[in-house]
Amino acid sequence: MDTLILHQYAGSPFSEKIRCLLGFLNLPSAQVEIPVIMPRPLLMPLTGGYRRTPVLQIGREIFCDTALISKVLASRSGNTQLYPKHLQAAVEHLAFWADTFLFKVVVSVAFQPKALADNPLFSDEAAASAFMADRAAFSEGSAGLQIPLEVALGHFDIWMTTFNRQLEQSRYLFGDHPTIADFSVYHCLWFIAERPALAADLEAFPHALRWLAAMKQWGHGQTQTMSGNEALEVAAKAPGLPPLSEGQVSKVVAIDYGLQPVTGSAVVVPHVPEAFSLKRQDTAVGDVLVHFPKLGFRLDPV
Ligand SMILES: N[C@@H](CCC(=O)N[C@@H](CS)C(=O)NCC(=O)O)C(=O)O
Repeated sequence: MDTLILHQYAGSPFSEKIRCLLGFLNLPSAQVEIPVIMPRPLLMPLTGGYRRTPVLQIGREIFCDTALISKVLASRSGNTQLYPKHLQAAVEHLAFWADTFLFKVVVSVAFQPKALADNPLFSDEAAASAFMADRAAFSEGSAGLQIPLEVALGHFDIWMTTFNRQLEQSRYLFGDHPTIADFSVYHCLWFIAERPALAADLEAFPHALRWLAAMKQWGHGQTQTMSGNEALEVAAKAPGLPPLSEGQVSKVVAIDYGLQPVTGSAVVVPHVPEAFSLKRQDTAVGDVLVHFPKLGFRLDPV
């Protein structure tokens, strides 16, 4: 079976969501450590400009956004408990809320002044200003991830209180087995728990902490390190794409932040029926398919 190649970086919460999911599903993967800031010259030939982290590569196909990546992994492993049919709306919408609103709140909480000193991204002034400039460019044209700290702290406290109460009654958020909602909430709390200056603030929520530890124990599955060049080579050497009827040249872009578009021919791909899929060519690797979830993205003819 084709290798799962995760393009990610260690400090990225959304990458941690997928690393943890790989561990839970016991799926082996190769992991490419991408730079935390642009440029990413060994990744852009594959994504065609999409720059959010992480992306999953399988041969010459790229899956963007962890909502889609999670479904691809669940289907590859045959797991049916991550997306329980009788709880579909509750589970998937809680996951979407955590990946959007809760994530914005934790970004504000994680980057509060008292937590900056131990953040490796801010180890020196040059690194800090390069990071800030990169994320300003990333957020151009959108409201970005800005939530005032005082608002974020108030919301975080209320949500932690409700998670803590629910997790006092229940092993995972929806019962005895983790669903995709657990992974979406997990990576947000992981981002806070990782900051030594903030870890003590979580002590008021012991049931949530017990759950966080249970999620962490899934590990990351069997992983091998792969370089960006090796990943490009995997794409270039992968079998060609099956014949696909090509539609209009179109552009896909996120609806919230990270508005760097990807352009290609819109195609319907039978094995990823719920996605916006674009076929594009790259001089280094040839034909590439780039897939996005429909929720959270828009597709417009160019
Ligand atoms: N909805 C996206 C969000 C991904 C996201 O915001 N990732 C952050 C890192 S955790 C990012 O892209 N930051 C900018 C960057 O890495 O260039 C997903 O689920 O994949």
